[in-house]
Amino acid sequence: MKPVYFISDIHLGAPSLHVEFEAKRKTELLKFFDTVIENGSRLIIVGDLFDFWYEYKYVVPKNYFWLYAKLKEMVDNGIVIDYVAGNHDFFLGEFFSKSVGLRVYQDGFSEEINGKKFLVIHGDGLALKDSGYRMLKKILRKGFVRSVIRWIHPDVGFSLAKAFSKKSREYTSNKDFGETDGMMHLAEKKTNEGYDFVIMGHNHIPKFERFGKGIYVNLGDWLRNFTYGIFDGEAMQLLTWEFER
Ligand SMILES: [Mn+2]
Repeated sequence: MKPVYFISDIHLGAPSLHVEFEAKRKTELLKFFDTVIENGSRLIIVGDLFDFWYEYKYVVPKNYFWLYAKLKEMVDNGIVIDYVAGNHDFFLGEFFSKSVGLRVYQDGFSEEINGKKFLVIHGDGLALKDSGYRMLKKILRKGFVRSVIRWIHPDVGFSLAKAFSKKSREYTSNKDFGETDGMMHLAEKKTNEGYDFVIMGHNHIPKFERFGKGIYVNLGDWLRNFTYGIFDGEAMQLLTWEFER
């Protein structure tokens, strides 16, 4: 079979990034997508593709036109694209599934690929003693919150989101309140239950860990590590995308 590619935590539009770096990331991401078209059969995006995503009934952000076009090109070339929502881009509506042709999952998925059992989740909300976040997640994902936000004009809404994001986020720090441990914990549990591969993102720390017969892969990110996963039908590999930095 042709390889399946995995990528996560690209955080497009993160306001703390320099314009040049963002342009470079875009160029490299497009090259990566071309590689998938050339060599692969499937791309699995494991959350936080965008630093912030919100879509209205008739409106999507125009900054990412290049990305929509590229994803559509991939789909038209026969690439199956799965998109698992992360904690930054959980407001996914119908745009990617209906207009671009992606398979969108709000909470990840499990699937057998070429006889191997995969569990693919973003990995947020797995802190060992953090029920507050889980509660917040439940509330934010409720329909009424979405419909309230819909009444904010897009120009205002996106400016607010940017300002908020700039204040509250620090990508380089690993303040995770035991979340990384929680992720490892779950990965170990799931491999014990018989999963061959447990794939996550979220904490931006690339990891390739064997638990018994199973393997936990954390895909890292495309902010500092530029890592991605590849499944050739038998084995998983965690690789670094090479380019001049
Ligand atoms: Mn995340």
